[in-house]
Amino acid sequence: MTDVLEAPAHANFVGGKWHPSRSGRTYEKRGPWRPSEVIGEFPASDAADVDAAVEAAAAAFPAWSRLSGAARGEVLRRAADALDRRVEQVAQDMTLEMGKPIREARMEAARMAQILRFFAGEGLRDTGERYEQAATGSVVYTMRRPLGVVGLITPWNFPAAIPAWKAAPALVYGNTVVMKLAQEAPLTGLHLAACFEEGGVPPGVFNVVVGRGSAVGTPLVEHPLVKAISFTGSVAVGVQVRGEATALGKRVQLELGGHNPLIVMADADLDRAAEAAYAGAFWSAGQKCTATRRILVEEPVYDGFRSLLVARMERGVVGDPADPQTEVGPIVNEAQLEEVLAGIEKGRADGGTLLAGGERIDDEAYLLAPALFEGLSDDAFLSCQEVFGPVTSLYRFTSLDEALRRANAVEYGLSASIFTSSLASARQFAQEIEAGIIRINGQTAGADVHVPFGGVKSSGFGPHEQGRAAREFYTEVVTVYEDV
Ligand code: UN1
Repeated sequence: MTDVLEAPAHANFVGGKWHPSRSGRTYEKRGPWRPSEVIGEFPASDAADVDAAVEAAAAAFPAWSRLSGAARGEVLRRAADALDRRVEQVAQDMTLEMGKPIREARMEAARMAQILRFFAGEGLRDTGERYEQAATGSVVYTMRRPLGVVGLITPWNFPAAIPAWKAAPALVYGNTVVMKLAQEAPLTGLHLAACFEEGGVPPGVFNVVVGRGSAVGTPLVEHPLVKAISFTGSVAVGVQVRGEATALGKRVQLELGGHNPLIVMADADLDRAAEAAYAGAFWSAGQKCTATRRILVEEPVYDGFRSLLVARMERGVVGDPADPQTEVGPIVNEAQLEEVLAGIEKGRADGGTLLAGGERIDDEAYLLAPALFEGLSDDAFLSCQEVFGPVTSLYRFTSLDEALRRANAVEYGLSASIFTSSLASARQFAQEIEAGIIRINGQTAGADVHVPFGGVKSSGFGPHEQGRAAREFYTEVVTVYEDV
């Protein structure tokens, strides 16, 4: 593999061309490790850019949707080949722009091509079901058709994987796309656009617009030619997007926050559980909607588990995200850092004991020592509200029934884990935990490309993403009665 040591254009990709914003406005993007340095200037787009992108996508739809799924899949496969060539550059740009440690950024960058290849294969699958008409025995069949122009609103915390896992199914099922990239992480998504361009995507089929939520997201949601919106981000914004989109009769899919529990039973492998708690709570500095926010430990092993986790935190490597040894890097920006520090203050004010971390440890970088609380009540702020950073809390319990009841007592339901050697406990957990992604003896974060991903309760809305589930959102089923 040859590394492409070249940044993508700092521009919108609209109608097959790279454009500055129509207004000519830009913003300065800085990274969280050395925020005094400007990484680059990117378009500060607005409704005019959205209009141009949606019009390009609408014009490209008829020809793209008439191609075979196989032909569309070929474009994805060629884009995946292009991504393979620049995977290291994507990882480095991700680390630079949003601070994900390079070891994780490399894994995520590699996932993009994998996602595109999985969905390239989907282009060859069944497109409906065949029946007989009841009265005559003639054929009646269902057919999945694309929706038209879809609007994809992507977050900064998985700036490679999420744009890929929204765009790939949207495109292979025959839709055309306008994607909004997060202000905090434009580079990674622009690489994806560059790779689609290299892969030969026809002009207008895939468009990317960079800018603020209010300036780009709102006009995208409201545009009359946009048929569906897929959004990943916070509950507050997601609920607003759903309100606006559904009022306009659009299809909407939301992937929102989580408050994910990890339950450690007395019969668990405690070393593995402590490792999973560390990774789940602190990798990516806890900036995952699947991060472990609560760790519930069965009474007999509570003290032992706490010692193991505190020791693991002492050994943890926190620092420069560009160093391959680093496990925990900085928080994405100053506002998020302030929010996380405020959450930690609330934890203290609610009577929690900070067992480790919780303070800023670099004058310039937005770097926080991972924080572990205990002694918080179940209704304390940190026990129920999502704080998007490296903060987690320990709780004691005495029976699995109690742990499940308490684990379920939040508005969220994204991911959840149990560590146990009992099949009965694992089965009960899988039956009763209120979460969309359930893990037995594994950490709460992570997502395979070929299986559904999504939450229940306030964590999600609409069909799940990824795997074959993705076609439920990106296609509509029609029924054709065929008489000769
Ligand atoms: C993962 O855990 O690998 O924004 C994926 C998020 C989720 C994706 C998590 N939508 O954190």
